[in-house]
Amino acid sequence: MNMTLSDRLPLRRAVPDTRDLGCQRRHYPAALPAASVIIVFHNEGLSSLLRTVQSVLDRSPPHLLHEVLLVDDFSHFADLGEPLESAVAPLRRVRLLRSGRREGLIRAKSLGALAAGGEVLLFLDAHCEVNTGWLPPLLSAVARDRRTVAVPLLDSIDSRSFQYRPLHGATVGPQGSPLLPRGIFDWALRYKERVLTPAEAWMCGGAVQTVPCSRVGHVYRDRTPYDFGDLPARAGGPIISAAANISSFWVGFTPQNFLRVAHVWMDQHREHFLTEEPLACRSFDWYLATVVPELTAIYPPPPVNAFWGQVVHEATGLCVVTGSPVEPLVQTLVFRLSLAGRLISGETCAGFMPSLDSVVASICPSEAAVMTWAYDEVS
Ligand SMILES: [Mn+2]
Repeated sequence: MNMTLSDRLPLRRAVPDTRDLGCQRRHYPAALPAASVIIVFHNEGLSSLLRTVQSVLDRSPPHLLHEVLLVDDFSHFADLGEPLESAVAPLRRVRLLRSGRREGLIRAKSLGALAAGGEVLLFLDAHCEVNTGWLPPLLSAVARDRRTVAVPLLDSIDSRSFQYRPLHGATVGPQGSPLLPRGIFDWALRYKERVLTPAEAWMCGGAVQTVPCSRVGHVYRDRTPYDFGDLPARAGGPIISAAANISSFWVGFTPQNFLRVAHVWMDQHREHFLTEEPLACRSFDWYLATVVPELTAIYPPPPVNAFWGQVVHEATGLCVVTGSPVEPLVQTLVFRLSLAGRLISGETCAGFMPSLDSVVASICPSEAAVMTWAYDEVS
């Protein structure tokens, strides 16, 4: 993010009203539940963080904004210490919490959720500018049905020029949206005293709705700009690593996080998370078949694995990797061998290409390469 430019821009700046005309004319109920806007940050740029806060204060009806809750996840940037405290001290409705150690995004969000006093929880990234009229459409979607997770449309703020650009092709009126925009607003609902993930919300009778009349500008960064402190040591393993089977966008997210999503969203482990009154939830299979049928059509379930792990060259002891040698983070060491004998990494198969006399990575299946592999359990 271009912080030099961000520091020069005013904290309070106009952004184009990107809403559809129909949205601008729409009226929302005056009485809606008030929101706690929870903003988690770690070593965030001070000016972009304060601009986020300022936009929320300026563009939210005061009676619908219970508070803005800043949760500092153990930042060590000097200006996030006393300078931040001085900056928010005069702001009514803004509270600053600090975690006593590096918690990671989800635990820090949970800290904010526990401390929040508003009726609706709204999670916002620390590098956003909310647009005109952003809040009432979200709150009225939740007020209509408390089981709804409401999500705004995200405009983009250029990370270099800080130009605010509208998202194109948006339509008016809330519509069902099973998939959330990446990296932002990933859960925002108090539901039977529990906070649910989006898939759980659907499985438990709720719905995730994109609300196009609510627009929020977000700075999309192309990489994770911070480290994770002593979290890797406490977690007993690396926090940034390239897991198998994931696109390069997800690099920087941890396999542990994917595992947790799998365990929480998918069926057999859910009972560990249902400590309160049990919800009448449907299965993850129901979610896949009913809510996101197109997902399984586009991404059919992967073939069943016979084995998975690293592939080691016997003579040299070196591991086979996929990916780019200049971008070690997008390499992966983990392969899986399917029951059908395909050696797969992500969406790519390893195949022997007779014409090149070598093993190549290829879209599977491929006519040009021999793709059947066997694992000899004895040798
Ligand atoms: Mn973000």
